[in-house]
Amino acid sequence: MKIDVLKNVFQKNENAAAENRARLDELGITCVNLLGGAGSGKTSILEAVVPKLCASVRVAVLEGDLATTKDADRIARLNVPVVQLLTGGGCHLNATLVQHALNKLPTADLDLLIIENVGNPICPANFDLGEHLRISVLSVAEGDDKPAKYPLLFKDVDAVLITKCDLLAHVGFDFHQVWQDIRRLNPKAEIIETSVSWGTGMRRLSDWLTCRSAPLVEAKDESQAGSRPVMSGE
Ligand SMILES: Nc1nc2c(ncn2[C@@H]2O[C@H](COP(=O)(O)OP(=O)(O)O)[C@@H](O)[C@H]2O)c(=O)[nH]1
Ligand SMILES: [Mg+2]
Repeated sequence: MKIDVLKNVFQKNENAAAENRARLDELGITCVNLLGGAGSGKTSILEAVVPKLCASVRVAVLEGDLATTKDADRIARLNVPVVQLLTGGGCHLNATLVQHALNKLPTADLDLLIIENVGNPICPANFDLGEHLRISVLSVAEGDDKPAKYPLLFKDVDAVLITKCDLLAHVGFDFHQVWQDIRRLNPKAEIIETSVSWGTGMRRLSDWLTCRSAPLVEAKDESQAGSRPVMSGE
C-alpha cells in the first residue's frame, strides 16, 4: 500500500515533467535545472553569467527556495523575468510548481530558462522538472569528498561547476580526487572551474549555455522565417 502511494507521487511528477518538456520544446525554450547545496554559489553564478547570456539569448530565471524571495530579489536586479517558487519548507522543487511558474513568464519571448533549485545536495536530483540540461554546483569550501558522498548530484548531469576556486589556497580540496570521482560517475559532464570573485569560468559557462540553447533558438528562427512574408531584396 505504502509503495503504491510513493509510486503515485513520482508518477505524478513524471507526468508533469513530460508536459513541461513538451511545452518548452514547442516554445523553443531550453531549460536548465541548477542543483547544489545551500551556499554552494548558485545565485552568485547566475548574477555573474546572466548579464553575459543576455547578449545572445533571452533569459528568465525561476528561483526555488523554502521561505524567502531573497534570491529572486537578487536576480530581479539584472532586469530579466524572474519568478520565486516557495516550497513552504519542502526540500526540492517539483514539476507541478514549475508548470504554474511557466504561466507567469513571458514564454513567447524567451530562449533560455534557468531554474535554481532549492539548496540541497540530495532531494532535488530525484525530481525531473522537465528540464533539458542539468548543472550541479559544488564549491571548494564544501569539501572534496562530496562527489563520492552525493553521487546522484553528479551522475546524470550535463555540467559540473566547481565554484569559489579563489578559496582553494584556504581550504583542503584535492582537485585531482574530485575530478576522478566525478569522471567515475559521469565520464561526459563538462567540468568548469569558476570563481565569481575573480570572474573565472564565466565566459566558458556563458558560451556553453548559449551553444546548448542554439538548436532550439535556430529552429524557432527558421519557423518564424517560414511564416513571415518574404521581403523584396531578401
Ligand atoms: N569567495 C567566494 N565566495 C563566493 C563565490 N560565489 C559565491 N560566494 C559566496 O558564497 C555565499 C553563498 O552564495 P550564494 O550564491 O547565495 O549561494 P547559493 O545558496 O548556492 O545560491 C555568499 O556569501 C557569496 O558571496 C566565489 O566565487 N568566491
Ligand atoms: Mg541561491
